[in-house]
Amino acid sequence: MGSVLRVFSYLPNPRVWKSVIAANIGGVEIEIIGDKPKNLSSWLWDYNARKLSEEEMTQDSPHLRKGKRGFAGALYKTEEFLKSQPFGTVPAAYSPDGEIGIFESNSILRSIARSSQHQTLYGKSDFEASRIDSYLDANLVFAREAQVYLLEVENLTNEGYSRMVSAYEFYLSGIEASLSRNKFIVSEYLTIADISFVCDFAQFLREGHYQKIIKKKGFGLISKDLAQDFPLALKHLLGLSELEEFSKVMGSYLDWYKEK
Ligand SMILES: N[C@@H](CCC(=O)N[C@@H](CS)C(=O)NCC(=O)O)C(=O)O
Repeated sequence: MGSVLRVFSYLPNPRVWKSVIAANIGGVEIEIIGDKPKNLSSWLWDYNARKLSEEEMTQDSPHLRKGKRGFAGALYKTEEFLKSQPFGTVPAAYSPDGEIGIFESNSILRSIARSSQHQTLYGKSDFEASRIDSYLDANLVFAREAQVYLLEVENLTNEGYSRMVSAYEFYLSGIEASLSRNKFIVSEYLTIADISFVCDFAQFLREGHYQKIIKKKGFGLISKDLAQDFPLALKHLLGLSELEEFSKVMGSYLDWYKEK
């Protein structure tokens, strides 16, 4: 087993699953700390993250901050946390000695792959690693649009909806084209580009849970014709999610979609 990267987050979180799946495949040890999303407002966000007592959650707490993205109310983040995690987000990871903060789930994923002895998870050469990075960057652009779309679904606007449609078509058509050439996104073997795709795309499909709201706003599900439009991407998602390394982490997350 390699070194122990520590990750603090709300749980379950598909962004954390990326690293856990890679750690399982790559034989890297990873320590996950966290709680349900709604409980994270009563945690101290820190390298030594912990649940706070009622007495510690005061208005004059030096750690009190306002949530910036996805968390509406008060959060308790230490100065040290914000030094190592300048954007103040979770998942928040730390090098084994706690000295280096690593943020952005794709970068935490890269860190796991770099710590691993696995031959192909991060490609077979530096250039292939860079190609994997290219997919991870494209994936983050998609995932960021998806994050805004899902967080603001109750107040969906024409502009917000059409941004998500473009991001979906752009990203999925690139993935589809890649899968028409290789078995996996980058090559003939699984890399972290596949892991990142599965976790972020599975999360995007949660738009299906908001079908009624989306319809009420006068729109339709963006992924409605996924099977016809991007069959290889869908097959890749479902196929990988059934592999043990994925399914033991993702649990029943996609069951509702498969049962549709
Ligand atoms: N692109 C980032 C997204 C991380 C992110 O936006 N996290 C949000 C929760 S979904 C957060 O930690 N927000 C903290 C806050 O609201 O202050 C990743 O993949 O890690």
